[in-house]
Amino acid sequence: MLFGRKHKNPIKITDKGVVEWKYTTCGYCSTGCSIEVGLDDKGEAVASRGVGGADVNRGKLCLKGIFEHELFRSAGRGKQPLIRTRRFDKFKTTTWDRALDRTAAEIQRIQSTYGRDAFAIVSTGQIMTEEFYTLGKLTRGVIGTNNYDGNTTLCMSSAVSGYKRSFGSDGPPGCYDDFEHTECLLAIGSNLPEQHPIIYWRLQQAMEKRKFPLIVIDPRVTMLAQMADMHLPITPGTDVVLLNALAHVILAEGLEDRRYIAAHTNGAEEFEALVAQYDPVTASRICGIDEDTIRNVARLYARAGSAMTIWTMGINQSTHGSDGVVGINNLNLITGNIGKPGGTSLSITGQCNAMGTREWSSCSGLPGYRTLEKEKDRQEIADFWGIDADFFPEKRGLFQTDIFPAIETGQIKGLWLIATNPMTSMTNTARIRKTLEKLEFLVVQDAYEDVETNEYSHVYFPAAVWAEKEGCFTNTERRVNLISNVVKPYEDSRPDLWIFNQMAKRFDQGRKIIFPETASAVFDELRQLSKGRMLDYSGMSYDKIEEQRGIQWPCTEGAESGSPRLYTDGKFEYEDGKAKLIPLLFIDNNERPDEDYPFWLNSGRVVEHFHTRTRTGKVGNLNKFSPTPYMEMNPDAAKELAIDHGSYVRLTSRRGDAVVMVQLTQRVPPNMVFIPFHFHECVNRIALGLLDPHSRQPAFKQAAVRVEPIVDQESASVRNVAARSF
Ligand SMILES: Nc1nc2c(c(=O)[nH]1)N[C@H]1C(S)=C(S)[C@@H](COP(=O)(O)OP(=O)(O)OC[C@H]3O[C@@H](n4cnc5c(=O)[nH]c(N)nc54)[C@H](O)[C@@H]3O)O[C@H]1N2
Ligand SMILES: Nc1nc2c(c(=O)[nH]1)N[C@H]1C(S)=C(S)[C@@H](COP(=O)(O)OP(=O)(O)OC[C@H]3O[C@@H](n4cnc5c(=O)[nH]c(N)nc54)[C@H](O)[C@@H]3O)O[C@H]1N2
Ligand code: SF4
Ligand SMILES: [Mo]
Repeated sequence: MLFGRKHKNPIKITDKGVVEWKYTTCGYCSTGCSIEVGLDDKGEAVASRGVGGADVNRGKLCLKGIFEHELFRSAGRGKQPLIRTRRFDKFKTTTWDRALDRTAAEIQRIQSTYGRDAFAIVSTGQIMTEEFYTLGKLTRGVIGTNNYDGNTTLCMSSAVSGYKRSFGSDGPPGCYDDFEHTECLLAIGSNLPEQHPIIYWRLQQAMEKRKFPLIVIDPRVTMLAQMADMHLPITPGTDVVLLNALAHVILAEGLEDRRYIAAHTNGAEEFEALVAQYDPVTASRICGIDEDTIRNVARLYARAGSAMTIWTMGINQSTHGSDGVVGINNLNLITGNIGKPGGTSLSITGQCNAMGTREWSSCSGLPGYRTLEKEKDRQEIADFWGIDADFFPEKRGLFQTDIFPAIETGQIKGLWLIATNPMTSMTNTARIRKTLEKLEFLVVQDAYEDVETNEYSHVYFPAAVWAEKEGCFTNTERRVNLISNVVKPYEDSRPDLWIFNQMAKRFDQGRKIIFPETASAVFDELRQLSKGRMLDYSGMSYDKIEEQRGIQWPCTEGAESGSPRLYTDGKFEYEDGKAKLIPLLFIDNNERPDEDYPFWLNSGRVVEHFHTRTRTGKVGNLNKFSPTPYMEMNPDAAKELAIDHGSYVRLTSRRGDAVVMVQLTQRVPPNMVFIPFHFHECVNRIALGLLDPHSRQPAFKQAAVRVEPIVDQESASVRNVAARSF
């Protein structure tokens, strides 16, 4: 037998036969990478690559982006509208006209029988900005229900609420370029290498050029924590206490920026009085971080020429989510770190267009960061759309997390779900199932007909996905980027924009209002409505966006390009131009581990999968890397319970139980388990999701569970396979 190869076979990269590359923007996470999709001579999408000249990703893509062209023809895509008279009957295929007529008739029936708000609409962070705006026009201007919200309540609403409370408006003030300038970076509850791999790559590039401390606050030793100079394994749900204690040390040691506080903030006195109670010794007993570390971090942060904080779901998904965001803003205001290069409060957003919905969908108000509560805003939009301002409610309706309970109580009878899958993404699966079963009418509009929630619908609208359409997304750093239409919609699926426009035609008022047919005509409305406002789009056009590979708002008319930062002049959006320092009293209201349920249940994501896997679950390579639901458990804790690596266990909470495979790892402390939420009938069967009082966002990451080994491993594994099949 000969070792080595006589005739070497060099690795060949197969020629995919690309004849044309088309520009677009990634449709998964909020990083906002520019992608080119390669088409072969039959016009089929056969490859994806990063765009070299794009400032965000500079030619790079993460593994989700690399395989994104496989989406278009993946399993489970909706081909035709589906309809059935009774839930759980077999679906019949139907025409678009019939599906739309039936839905419009049901909306009208429910509204005339039970009142306008008895029909609810819940959308997403994953359609184009032009689609969001059109849906808002349809919902607020035509259908007229006030129970209209999006899955961003599961995701960004704490950040929105916190920004509004501190600065008088939503809008992340920083950008990725801040990594190039900062002298200290605090990352709270954010795992960039897995969840925003290309933002992480930008950070890494900055850290290679110039050394600055990276401090990670996360109860798990995440991949980001492994790269950090300091890791603070905080007790879940207690970030506000730590943030108060950091402010305490800064003020006690005179490290604050007095000039900035005096010139640009209100409320310093009450704030100082409150944080005086949060000395590091007292705080350490609650948040689990020792007093010396608290002092060191406070000093590092305050003494740095510029310091910034980034955060994601570890902060937002908490009963103190909004307060956590305010706490971060407080820290940056007292150290003068807002609006300066490397000094900022940057919420890392989640979905590809989490920002677009905040700006334009009218979910929480009216387009262009206008609110229902302001008469002037209502009048402006009513005039622009050509309707009577009295048609608008004078305050926002229910959040998504309050819409579901209102279905339970019978206040809401019909629901339209657009690009969201609550059967898997909301907590207490059993309760969500019962809730959906109570609806008189449910219509699901999704790119995939096998999405779990569709089991409970009466009508299904097959939507076109991502680059089967044209429009814009706004990323984490307020960069508006273009998705150009690369391939035709799959089978008889249709762009969401088309579906909304067709629906409008079925209502009297909808026939009076203009609903432009093309995305670019809708974009023109955004430019007009944003002129002179904080989120000014008036200097943008599709051509200019593509040319510059994305433009950051504000971009005023005639401006060469956009603006990397907000509040550079220290002028905030409150009437008097000052930001607010807000005292944050911490009241511990989480379900905590006890004798019966001794483990913290934490949940989140893995790099390979996106959310409920409707998309990534169909992409061969992604599934190969991450095929099964699993739970991270500390080896010491497992040993005490005689639980082996790779075995199945039963998890029980006060809500229910779930069976899952164990992965032993030191990433979690002995009193915690962590489960990615991507898999149906898994962590959200047992998670709790108490709501934040300001943002109504669920605390997905804090609950208590019991873990038990399962004797019959074989049947457990069968159950598990069933749980992950579509
Ligand atoms: N691969 C991939 N990327 C994604 C997504 C995806 O599904 N897959 N989804 C996108 C979306 S919509 C979002 S919102 C983002 C989410 O991005 P991330 O928020 O970075 O991701 P998560 O894993 O949900 O949570 C982050 C961390 O919060 C920590 N955490 C839990 N409790 C606490 C706490 O009390 N305090 C602190 N400080 N930390 C805590 C968890 O241990 C976890 O490591 O990712 C986006 N990117
Ligand atoms: N336990 C736990 N639960 C969580 C979280 C957690 O960390 N832990 N995270 C929460 C967070 S941050 C989020 S953002 C939510 C996400 O929760 P969901 O929004 O429910 O999850 P997705 O799987 O992203 O659902 C989006 C749907 O839109 C469809 N879709 C994609 N593109 C289009 C399109 O262009 N048009 C239409 N019509 N449909 C389209 C997809 O097929 C998919 O079914 O989950 C939340 N749930
Ligand atoms: S980092 Fe986010 S935007 Fe960039 S390729 Fe990956 S999933 Fe897409
Ligand atoms: Mo999210």
